[in-house]
Amino acid sequence: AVTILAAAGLVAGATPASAAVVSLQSVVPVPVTVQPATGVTYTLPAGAAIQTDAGSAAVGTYLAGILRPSTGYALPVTTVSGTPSSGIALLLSGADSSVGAEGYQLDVTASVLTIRAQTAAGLFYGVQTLRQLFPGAIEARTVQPGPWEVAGGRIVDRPRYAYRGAMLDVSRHFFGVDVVKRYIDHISQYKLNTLHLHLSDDQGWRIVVDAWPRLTSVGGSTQVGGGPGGFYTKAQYSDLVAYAAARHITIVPEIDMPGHTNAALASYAELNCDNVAPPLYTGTAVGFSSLCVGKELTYTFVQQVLNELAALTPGPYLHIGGDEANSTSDADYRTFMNRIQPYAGAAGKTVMGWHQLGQADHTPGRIAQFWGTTTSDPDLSAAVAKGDKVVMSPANKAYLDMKYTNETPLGLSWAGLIEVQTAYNWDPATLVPGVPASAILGVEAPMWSETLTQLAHIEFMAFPRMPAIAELAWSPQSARNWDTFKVRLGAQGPRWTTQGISFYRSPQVPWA
Ligand code: TNX
Repeated sequence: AVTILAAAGLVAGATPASAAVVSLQSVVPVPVTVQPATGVTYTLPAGAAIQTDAGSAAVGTYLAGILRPSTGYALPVTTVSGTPSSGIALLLSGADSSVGAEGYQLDVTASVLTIRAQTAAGLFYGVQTLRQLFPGAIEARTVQPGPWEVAGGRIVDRPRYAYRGAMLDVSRHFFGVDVVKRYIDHISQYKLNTLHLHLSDDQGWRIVVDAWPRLTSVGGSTQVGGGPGGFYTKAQYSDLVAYAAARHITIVPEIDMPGHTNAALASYAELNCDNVAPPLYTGTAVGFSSLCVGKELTYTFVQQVLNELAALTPGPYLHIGGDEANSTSDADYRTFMNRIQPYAGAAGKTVMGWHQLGQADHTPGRIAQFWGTTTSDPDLSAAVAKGDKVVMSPANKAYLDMKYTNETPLGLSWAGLIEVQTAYNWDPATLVPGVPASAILGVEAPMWSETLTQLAHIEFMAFPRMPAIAELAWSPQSARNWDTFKVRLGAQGPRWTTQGISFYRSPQVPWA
């Protein structure tokens, strides 16, 4: 009984330090291989340095930024010399070759913590793993007592998929730069590498386009429910792109076309077939708007918008939407998409779109994002037959805006209720039998914002499902298991609390 109470920290004089050493087996997403070294523990000394080589200083500075506030240690970022024998080392040499472009090798001995990788991205993901191996108090932003112990052993890890994404709808409700940065921090903790921003919809246009200023001055002036809306200046947007890049996250900007365009049509009468601007829209219906496919000005508009967006986008993809074009005929949809897709290519970018884009011609490298709820879909099959790659975002599994249960105060339920186990228990490679595993580039968890108006709402819907989807995207299917996942997930709870995240305490999870 004493042991149990001690483990719960309830016995005076118990040694919480040893009880608090986090097992190497508790990481989310679960790593490819974990070899604990029984009886070995590393304790971070107050005088430790973070030793880096030529390409790893930025990751070292990032790690110092996480560890300094809670430890109170100076943790200088230094240049490594020789083989490090103490402190923390981040090295772009000597990693097991199996780690590939984004993997890492983490070694914990009694004297030194070493992360090795072939790229800075790999080191960054190793740092996210290391972060979870420290006691949860490491996440505090004020000095905590320690000691800062890490269990000994080796982890060798690499991602399953190259595309590991989250999406945020900043159109239905607008979220400012600070909220988006915090979401970037959240998703980077779970090794996601892509943030798709849904920048335009019927209710709002959220990115400045110099050639069409009314898109934001008019089209950005409201949101669902009639609030003031908002938009990003180009400088703000570039700041977001840089913040994401520093966390090895690529931003994929989306301009949704030809439907979901009421904000643009309301901003410029001449974009409408009848030259009459509709009113701004603050409801939540879909499928009622369309760009005017028969007008030349439409193509001037789209080309200028995509050119300006491409110039702001270091990443490879421009997402052109293409979903729910219910007010565009099938023939017009194909005409429109076949004409505008090459604009992305001409601007040096690859087309990404919702899977309805399978109706239009293939373009080199094109990605179809599957958001259906069925296990066969003609547009998705067409996309795959034409050579598209696929990102899986099945709405009944991966949508973070669906309610967890009927009692969830936020969110929608059109695709079903999504408890954590439902979000976790599917395999991207086999969900849609007609799509070969080789076509699947990755997984993305979209968050639509019809009902979400503030950061706390985003966090409540993302936690704990975003880490569940992240494990699908990162970990090998053979290593995934709900019964062990729910325990690892439950152990994350106190970290989220320390980070100020109020998450959904799913009854399916044994929260620590
Ligand atoms: C469907 S998913 C939409 C969005 C909505 C979402 C709400 C998709 C490509 N289109 O317009 O916001 O459902 O869950």
